Amino acid sequence: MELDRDLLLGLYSTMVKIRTFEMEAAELFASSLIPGFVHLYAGEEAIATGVCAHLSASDYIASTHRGHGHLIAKGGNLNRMMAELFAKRTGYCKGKGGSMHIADVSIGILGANGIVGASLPIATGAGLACKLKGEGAISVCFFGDGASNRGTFHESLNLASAWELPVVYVCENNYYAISSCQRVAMAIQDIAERATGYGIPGVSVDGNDVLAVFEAAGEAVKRARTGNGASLLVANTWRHRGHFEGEPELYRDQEEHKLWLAKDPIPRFEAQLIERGIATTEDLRAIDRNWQDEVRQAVLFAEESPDPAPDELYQDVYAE
Ligand SMILES: Cc1ncc(C[n+]2csc(CCOP(=O)(O)OP(=O)(O)O)c2C)c(N)n1
Ligand SMILES: [Mg+2]
Repeated sequence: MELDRDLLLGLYSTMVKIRTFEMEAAELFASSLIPGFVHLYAGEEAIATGVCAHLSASDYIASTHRGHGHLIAKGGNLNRMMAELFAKRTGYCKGKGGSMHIADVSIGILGANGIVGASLPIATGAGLACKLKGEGAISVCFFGDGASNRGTFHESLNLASAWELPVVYVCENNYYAISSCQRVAMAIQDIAERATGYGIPGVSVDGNDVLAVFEAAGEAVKRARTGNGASLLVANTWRHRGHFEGEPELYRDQEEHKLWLAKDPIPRFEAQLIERGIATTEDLRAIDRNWQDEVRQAVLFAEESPDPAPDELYQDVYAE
């Protein structure tokens, strides 16, 4: 894919769209306007953005508990997402799922997921379906460093390599699984080394550099689409917020936190766009304002939407 102006501005725009949604969600949660748990993706936007830029609606993604960014980058509707956070009837799950269960199968979003490591077998199964159908679609699996220690990671990579499935495994290594630091949870430093055990390519990239993610994801997606099987892409990053909103977050080193905040993927890419003459500051502020308006609209839509009716309590909850 050519790195033309539209594509570059599209990458910037998607990252800002995610950040704007997330910071609004943070405020809404702090004001007790949205119930339930929210795990925000702020700081990790370059990953979903750089990967999903290679996908179309017929490709699949399986997401995590920190899923808003994946859903937005894959084309999820902001109004329906926000309404779901507000537990409203117009939300993606009619208000019964909340942040961690948003799905839109019509555009290949197989769902956020509250079970750590569950995206791995789901995306692997979707990859098998893609291979059997033979229509050129692929499956992308997002998961965290913590999830890479679960059995589902190892079982999935093994099957995907044995069956040469068109799956791209994207590990978002933010160095923490709640309060457990990667340094104490595994003996290796580079999670991409795990690919060697399954005979598939594994690469690590700077997950706060959207172009680095875009390029590495492009290779992995091409490999999957051309029938050459699965690969592991590890994107090293940092979450700007606590594990979930409202968490006291006493376990991360404040100096390290500050160093990572200085590597924020959005201002970094903004500086590159301006330096290369791709966009002016005004162009970028216009994009920012657009998403502020859209997210505000989504909040209004959610606020004005009805609650689910009490007699609908058990509808759509169990398969019938
Ligand atoms: C099977 C399972 N075990 C434990 C939990 C509790 N839990 C929720 S998030 C999380 C940490 C996940 O860490 P990671 O995979 O690195 O993702 P991150 O939160 O850093 O994005 C844990 C242990 C869970 N939801 N599911
Ligand atoms: Mg993590």
